[in-house]
Amino acid sequence: MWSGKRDHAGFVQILSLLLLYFLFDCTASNQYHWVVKEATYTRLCSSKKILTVNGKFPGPVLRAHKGDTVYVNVHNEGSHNITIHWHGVRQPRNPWSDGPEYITQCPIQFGDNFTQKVIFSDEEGTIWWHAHSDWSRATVHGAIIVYPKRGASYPFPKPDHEEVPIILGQWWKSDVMAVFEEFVRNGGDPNVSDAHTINGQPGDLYPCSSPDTFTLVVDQNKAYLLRIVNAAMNSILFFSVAQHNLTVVGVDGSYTKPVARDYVTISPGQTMDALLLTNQQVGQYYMAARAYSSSTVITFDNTTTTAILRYNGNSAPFSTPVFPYLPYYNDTNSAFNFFDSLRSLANKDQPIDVPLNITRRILTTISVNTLPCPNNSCAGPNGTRLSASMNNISFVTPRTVDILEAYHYHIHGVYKKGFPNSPPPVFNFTGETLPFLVQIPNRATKVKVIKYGANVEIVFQGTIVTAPIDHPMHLHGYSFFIVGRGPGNFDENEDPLNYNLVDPPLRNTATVPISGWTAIRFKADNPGVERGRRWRRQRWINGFAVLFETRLRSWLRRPVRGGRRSCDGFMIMQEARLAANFQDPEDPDVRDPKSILSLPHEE
Ligand SMILES: *[C@@H]1O[C@H](CO)[C@@H](O)[C@H](O)[C@H]1NC(C)=O
Ligand SMILES: *[C@@H]1O[C@H](CO)[C@@H](O)[C@H](O)[C@H]1NC(C)=O
Ligand SMILES: *[C@@H]1O[C@H](CO)[C@@H](O)[C@H](O)[C@H]1NC(C)=O
Ligand SMILES: *[C@@H]1O[C@H](CO)[C@@H](O)[C@H](O)[C@H]1NC(C)=O
Ligand SMILES: *[C@@H]1O[C@H](CO)[C@@H](O)[C@H](O)[C@H]1NC(C)=O
Ligand SMILES: *[C@@H]1O[C@H](CO)[C@@H](O)[C@H](O)[C@H]1NC(C)=O
Ligand SMILES: *[C@@H]1O[C@H](CO)[C@@H](O)[C@H](O)[C@H]1NC(C)=O
Ligand SMILES: *[C@@H]1O[C@H](CO)[C@@H](O)[C@H](O)[C@H]1NC(C)=O
Ligand SMILES: *[C@@H]1O[C@H](CO)[C@@H](O)[C@H](O)[C@H]1NC(C)=O
Ligand SMILES: *[C@@H]1O[C@H](CO)[C@@H](O)[C@H](O)[C@H]1NC(C)=O
Ligand SMILES: *[C@@H]1O[C@H](CO)[C@@H](O)[C@H](O)[C@H]1NC(C)=O
Ligand SMILES: [Cu+2]
Repeated sequence: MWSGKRDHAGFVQILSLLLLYFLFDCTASNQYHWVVKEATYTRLCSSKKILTVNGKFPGPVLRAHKGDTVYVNVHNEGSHNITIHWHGVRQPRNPWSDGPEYITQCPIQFGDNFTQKVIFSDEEGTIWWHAHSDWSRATVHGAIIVYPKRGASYPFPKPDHEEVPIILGQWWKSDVMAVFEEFVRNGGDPNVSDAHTINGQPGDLYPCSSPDTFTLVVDQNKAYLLRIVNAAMNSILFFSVAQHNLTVVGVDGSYTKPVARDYVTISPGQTMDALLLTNQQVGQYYMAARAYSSSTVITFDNTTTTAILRYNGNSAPFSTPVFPYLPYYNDTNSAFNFFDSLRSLANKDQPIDVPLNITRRILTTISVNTLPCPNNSCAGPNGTRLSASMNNISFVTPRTVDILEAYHYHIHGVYKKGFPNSPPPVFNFTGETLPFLVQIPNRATKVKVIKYGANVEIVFQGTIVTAPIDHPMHLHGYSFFIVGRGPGNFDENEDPLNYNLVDPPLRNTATVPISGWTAIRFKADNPGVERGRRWRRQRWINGFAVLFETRLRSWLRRPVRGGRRSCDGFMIMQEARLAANFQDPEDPDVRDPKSILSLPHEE
């Protein structure tokens, strides 16, 4: 039975992929060879085998300059079929290398390898990469550092040390795949993790962890650029450094106006560039992170991970480090006060272009619903199975062909169009009582097609269905402006009046407040492109996550690995026929079916 506990913070994710036509293709290239394999790690007094890249946890840092193209050959010698995803990399016209399994590619099987071409276009700063199959990303992840374009500089004084990854993670003593499989099987929430980690280490406050606590040794009066990644599976985290401010200068691979804070909030999937000035007395200071969790019914990992900031030149014996301020677990005001303090740089050198003339509006609920189970045998409420939904649709992942393949080669029957622009029944989303009918969602592989060039606004509306909670939402391969957020139900007349259309932050992951809403805008600013479309779909992963993808099909680059393949290796016989069939009456946005016949391939 579901006991109203456990952790599904952070699990409704929205993934969207918008491919922009890009006029130049940088010739700079870099080759990486990654071997996915098992390695034994000991944490919290016990050992286990985890999946890694090159035996490392966290995995290797990928470095590039803005505009570079990098090739990563991923060789799978591990025990799971996996894919690798470049989180926050827009990958213009190149979804073939983006990574989400069954969405843009089939999993890489044992013994097989796949060369991914990673094209760095607009993003600059810290982002990250991770496995994108089941829960493999819990240990298969690492930072991506995108330096300014060769010859260009940071929009702030060059730090003395530019490269200090701070990877926040979560550790389970059990095999994470077993935790995942158990949660899929029983339909409830996954077991709560046993620790949070900083650079793979839980830190002083956990058993058997003290000697290995991550320690950053610094010189006094220098500037260190922290490259913070929240790689946790489901914890929104507060992070701070005792007696030091963090000056945030970028989030999600996009610069911000510098903002000095004594703590930051970071959702799973989010990244941050923060300057740390070592302007305090020589000594030792803790860095610490712990969860923000707003729900009163869902249990979460309430442990605190620490690392140590140690100044060089400390002559006295090391005393206990000073502990930092961290907001309390349920401090929603502090969590969102930080998010609200972020502003795009929006100056002459880093201009922004917030869409003002919105041509496609979408209001979508994001809910955690329940599906009935035979004999009420599942672990969700009243024996049901938890299942996330958007506008009452729980996305079903196809298992035979990935969606990109189906899209590119016009294979019918893999997905359907017609994802609704607004919730099917409007109800008091954040009220106290629910009409009974909202509990069970519709299960489908539905895609929303949007005319290329549209200015899109999406309002994510949290609901009280099953249990209200904060939801981080992520768009794939594209960043969006977070123009507004608020409590309760979105009011389409009043709330837009308070939008920030001047310098809203540009992010790839937004956090929708508990029982509230968040509005984002993005634009297909693709000069010279007349035909094309963007499409979007929604995805349900194992009763838990919703992915929502946007993609522009025209001007795709050539697939990395040619040929039409199904995910179990058989060639797909069904060829593209389309044309007439492709015009979808449900989707008035699609006006030019011929455009998809003429995909200009390059290379
Ligand atoms: C990668 O796989 C291809 C065929 O799938 C094979 O020809 C090639 O040798 C493999 N490369 C490596 C480095 O294993
Ligand atoms: C999850 O937690 C339950 C209760 O503590 C435990 O019985 C079960 O073995 C755990 N599952 C895994 C995979 O660790
Ligand atoms: C941190 O920033 C705040 C606000 O800008 C400032 O008042 C405070 O003095 C700073 N603290 C340190 C240690 O720099
Ligand atoms: C953390 O959670 C555990 C288990 O639910 C609980 O016993 C403990 O009191 C909590 N600790 C804090 C500091 O809230
Ligand atoms: C946060 O939790 C504390 C302790 O359980 C409680 O007293 C307080 O009312 C809660 N605050 C909010 C905003 O829920
Ligand atoms: C807004 O976009 C629509 C559709 O593209 C266009 O017809 C209209 O002229 C635009 N309005 C402004 C003020 O740009
Ligand atoms: C449900 O319970 C009934 C009666 O106990 C049993 O006969 C039936 O096999 C169960 N069905 C499933 C799917 O477990
Ligand atoms: C569980 O069942 C009880 C009794 O039928 C009902 O009151 C409650 O709303 C149900 N809870 C959920 C989450 O469906
Ligand atoms: C929705 O429910 C909330 C909380 O019960 C209430 O304050 C609000 O007035 C309701 N809104 C509408 C439109 O009924
Ligand atoms: C959601 O879809 C299910 C299945 O089609 C339907 O039974 C239910 O009434 C729908 N709920 C809402 C709120 O539209
Ligand atoms: C990997 O994929 C192959 C082909 O679909 C399948 O036969 C195999 O069972 C998968 N391995 C694992 C560990 O899931
Ligand atoms: Cu991503």
